[in-house]
Order: sequence, then C-alpha cells, then structure tokens
Amino acid sequence: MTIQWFPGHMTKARRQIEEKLKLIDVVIELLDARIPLSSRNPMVDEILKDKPRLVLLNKNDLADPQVTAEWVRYFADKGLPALPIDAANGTHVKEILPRVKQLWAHKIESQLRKGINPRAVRALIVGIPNVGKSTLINQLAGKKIAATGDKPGVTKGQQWIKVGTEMDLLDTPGILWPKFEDQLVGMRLAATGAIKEELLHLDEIALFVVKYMVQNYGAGIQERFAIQELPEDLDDVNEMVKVMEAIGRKRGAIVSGGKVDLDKASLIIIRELRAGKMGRISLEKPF
Ligand SMILES: Nc1nc2c(ncn2[C@@H]2O[C@H](COP(=O)(O)OP(=O)(O)OP(=O)(O)O)[C@@H](O)[C@H]2O)c(=O)[nH]1
Ligand SMILES: [Mg+2]
Repeated sequence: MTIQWFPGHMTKARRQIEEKLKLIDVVIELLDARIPLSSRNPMVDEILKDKPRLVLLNKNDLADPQVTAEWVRYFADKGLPALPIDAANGTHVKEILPRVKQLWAHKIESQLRKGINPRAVRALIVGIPNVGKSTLINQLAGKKIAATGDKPGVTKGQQWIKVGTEMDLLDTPGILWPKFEDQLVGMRLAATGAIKEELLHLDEIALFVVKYMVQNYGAGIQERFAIQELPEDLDDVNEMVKVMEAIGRKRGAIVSGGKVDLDKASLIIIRELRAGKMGRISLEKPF
C-alpha cells in the first residue's frame, strides 16, 4: 500500500516555518513517545539547522514506560536530551520553560550585560499532525487558546501565543514529509493518528497493529480479548486475521449470520489502541 498524504498545505506549512525562522530563538520538537523516530520529520534538521532545540516525547501516558526509558537513553547518547511528557494531563510540562530558558541563557546574559531588558524567549513548536502541539501550548499557557482535536490537520495556520511574560510560542500546522523511507514508518504514523483516516486502508493498519501486539504484547491481548492461542508465525496473515476477528467478536462487531465485520473490527482495534484501552503500547523500539 502506498499512502498518499502530502497535500499542498504541507509544502506551504514548511515554507511558513522557514520564513519565521529568523524570529525564533529555540525550537521545541514534539515527537510521539510511542514512535519517536518514525514521528521525527527528516526535513526538520535541514530546515532548522543549528537552532537550539528541545526534544519532547509526548503522549507518554500511552507509551510503554520501559520502551520510553530506552528511547530517553537513545537520544541522550546522541547528545539530545529528550523529556517524556503528557501534554493532555500536564505531566512534566512545568519542566519545559526552565529548559527552554536554559537553551537561551547565553543570549539573556549577554543582553543583561549590555543593559538591555531581556525579552521573552521566542519558541517555535514543530511536529507531525496530531502529535499534541496545540494541546501542549494550551497547557503551557494555562488556558485554551489554540484549537485542538482528535484528528490530524486541526491547526491550519501559524499563531503566536504568550506563555506568561517569559515565553512566546508559535503554534504551527503539523507537517509530514513527502516520502516515507520505510513502509513501516507509514504504518506507525497511520496507526497512531498522524495521517487522515480517509486516506488509509484501516484493515491493513489494524493488521499491522495486531501483528506488533502479538509479537510484543501477546499476553496483554490474550487476556484482554480472551484469545486461547496466538499465532506463532507472525507472517501468517490468515492466523493474524483470526486474531482480528476474535477481537471483533469480543467487541460485538458481528454482521448477520454471526460473521465478524472485519472493517468494524479494524476500526475498533485502531480506536482502542489510540485511546490507550489496550494498555500502554509503544510501536517502535530504538534499534
Ligand atoms: N493521551 C494523550 N493525548 C494527547 C496528548 N497530547 C495531546 N493529546 C490529544 O491528541 C489530539 C491532538 O492534539 P492537538 O494538540 O490538536 O495536536 P496538534 O499537534 O496540534 O495537531 P495538528 O494541529 O493537527 O497538527 C487531541 O485529541 C489531544 O487531546 C497526550 O499527552 N496524551
Ligand atoms: Mg494543532
């Protein structure tokens, strides 16, 4: 399957970021804690060059804590301290402003030395669609200023938002990149909600999710959906479809004649994964 998702507005969003860059002191790069590398826009390094950068792993409430700990080590090894957060509930959000200020401290000090009153630090927030940029901004600002929503493509344009007196934040529309270097990257982005649902074959995405869960979280789904035996051969599609059907049956996705409606089952699998109802699941590991 090829996912076609790079509409014109994404090119525009990229251009708008490039235009604003000279006004920006620090970049906050928001990644999805469940898929940190796959949610990392390969164009970002190219666009942002050497702007001071803070990496945040959002939606950590949905990610596997052990895997997140591995990711934190992975980024630290690369000299990029990454802070896991949960923007929806505000977990660790208070640690962000001090870190942003730290990245900008040398400029503040030099302004003070020159007798200039330091202005608010200007931060740009970038990340894939639906990763939680606007939610984080609202959390930092302490009020609902930016529109948020449970689907990609909610923020349409850029918007400056004041976070107290110390930081101004630029909210941007989420951007994806024109080509996924790896089919799995597309699957992970689709499963976690970065790509518009209308563009996807949900059954393929659900199959990918079920296969990953059988491989990595087998005991959990066996228990949750009362499945007697899981397939041993991960590449046996028929066996995986049986697991999808078992989940669908358990959730009442039945058509007349008692057969499972696989489309409905697929939707249920994806919805439950995204809502964290299958437990804390990461879909990517750092190796
Ligand atoms: N569970 C969980 N949900 C979150 C978290 N942060 C954001 N969300 C949810 O994710 C969805 C997307 O959030 P937005 O803030 O609109 O995402 P965005 O990055 O601004 O998306 P675009 O504007 O479309 O690029 C919303 O339903 C949020 O409630 C989090 O840390 N945990
Ligand atoms: Mg937004």
